[in-house]
Amino acid sequence: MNEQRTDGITIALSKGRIFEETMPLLKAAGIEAIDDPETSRKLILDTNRDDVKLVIIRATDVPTYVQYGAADLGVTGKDVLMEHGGDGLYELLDLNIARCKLMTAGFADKPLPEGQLKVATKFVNCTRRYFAEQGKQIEVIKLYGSMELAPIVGLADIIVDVVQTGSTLKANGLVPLEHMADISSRMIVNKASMKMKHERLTVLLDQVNEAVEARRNSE
Ligand code: PRT
Ligand code: MG
Repeated sequence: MNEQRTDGITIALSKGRIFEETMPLLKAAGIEAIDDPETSRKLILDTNRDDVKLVIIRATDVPTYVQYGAADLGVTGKDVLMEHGGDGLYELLDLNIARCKLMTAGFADKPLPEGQLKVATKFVNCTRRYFAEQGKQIEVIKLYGSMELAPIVGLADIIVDVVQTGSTLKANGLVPLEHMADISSRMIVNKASMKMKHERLTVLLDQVNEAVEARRNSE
């Protein structure tokens, strides 16, 4: 185990909207990135604090890094967490950022087939659970992106995806149908780290939480 892993705090997060919205909250805990992930090719970013590093990875990989302790903390969407499951990690804070909704979507004017529904999504587990709870038989078609295309080309009847403004659906002739869950990003922590680095992680989480509350109150 290297020194950084034992002594420091490693935070896993994805670039793009999660990085942009998380950094102002980390600033309240005295943590500022030295490099910009949009321009740097580095996967490990230094911060102004010697004991804190950021690892920049795909959004869907964040729970895995935290689960196995490759990162102590992570920031990830509730959609990703629901899909991954909670093994090896605690979900500690709702950061109230990168908000969106997990929805089903399809054509506004086309009746759904009587028999088994074909649902295209990257959220395979969430989708199976949701329809099982409703007692509906479905066939899940796993995709890795551009779900909106599936109903247009006849690959699926509906899709399950996260929706923010809805303009991507609209641009592809689709409408949101059923609301499955409200989504925001969460701070997650490795269970062993929480024991071994309890003091420092608690201080950091408290500071971030204060920043979240301050923002919530000013909304
Ligand atoms: O993009 P990549 O394939 O690398 O991974 P990712 O899509 O999982 O990562 P990223 O960074 O795009 O999203 C990270 C997290 O942001 C997600 O896990 C969600 O929790 C959250 N989030 C919030 C969103 C959106 N809003 C969102 N709008 N994630 C994706 N979108 C997509 C949406 O599906 C649509 O395709 O953005 C597009 C624009 O959305 P509309 O509804 O505004 O048109
Ligand atoms: Mg994306």
